[in-house]
Amino acid sequence: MDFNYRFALVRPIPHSFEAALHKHPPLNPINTAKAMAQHGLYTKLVETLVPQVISVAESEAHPDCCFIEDTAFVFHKTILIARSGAKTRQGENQAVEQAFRLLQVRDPSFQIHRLPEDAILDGGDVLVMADQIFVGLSERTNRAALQHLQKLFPGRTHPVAVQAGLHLKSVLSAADHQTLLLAADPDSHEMAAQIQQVLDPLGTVRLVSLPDRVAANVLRIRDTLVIQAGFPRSETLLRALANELSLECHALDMSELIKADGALTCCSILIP
Ligand code: CIR
Repeated sequence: MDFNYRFALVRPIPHSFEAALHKHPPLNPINTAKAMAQHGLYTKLVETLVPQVISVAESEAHPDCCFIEDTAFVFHKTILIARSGAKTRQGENQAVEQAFRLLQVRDPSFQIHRLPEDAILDGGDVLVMADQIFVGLSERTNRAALQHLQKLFPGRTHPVAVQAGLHLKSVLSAADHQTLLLAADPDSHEMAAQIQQVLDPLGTVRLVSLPDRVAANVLRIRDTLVIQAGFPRSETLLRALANELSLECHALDMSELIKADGALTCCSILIP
């Protein structure tokens, strides 16, 4: 994959966002109006990078619905509709599947799959790097989901034990096919090592470790690297990396989404 996408799905923040799930209660409560404004700027930026951005209507019954990445995994022409490991998030995938069905009418080469009944999967647990698929085994993603992905994508699907963060991509993301960003703690390093072990025979993977855990999740679209604003030490490192890789760098303030364990990749589904 070359980071060029034809479509993106996004989902606005519902008024119920204050009730979104979080691993640890935030120090200050979520400001939903501010979250909506931050998400609006995120969407505007994605619209400058992806020709067709489709907005799936928000669902007040699902406070976490803006974290649309978790509802599906897309690899080339294959779309796998996910089933969240969080009970309150199950059902978010229905409107997303509908959006994919409409997309399939426009481009019949898309194939849509569903998971077996015993599988749970959050899209935030799936990282693609160098055309290999890494599946985080976490509270939200189980072995049945991994096995299904291994059947759909044989020979390129690998498990990673999630030891830190909510999802695999909460602490790791790919700036390009050789550069893996990760949080600078031993658990994240252990997770990155599992990825490196798979990819190393294909070329040397560079690990870039960042002092702020949340900054390790970046969004790469075309020649742009979208990073978290508000983490100056990580931002300096990421801007230097972007410069070295000849990428444009945009920093977005997502403070209110971070309070609900949201990151940058989780607010869109990118579709080649
Ligand atoms: C949750 O706990 O499911 C949401 N509050 C956060 C989901 C973030 N998703 C992601 O990073 N892929």
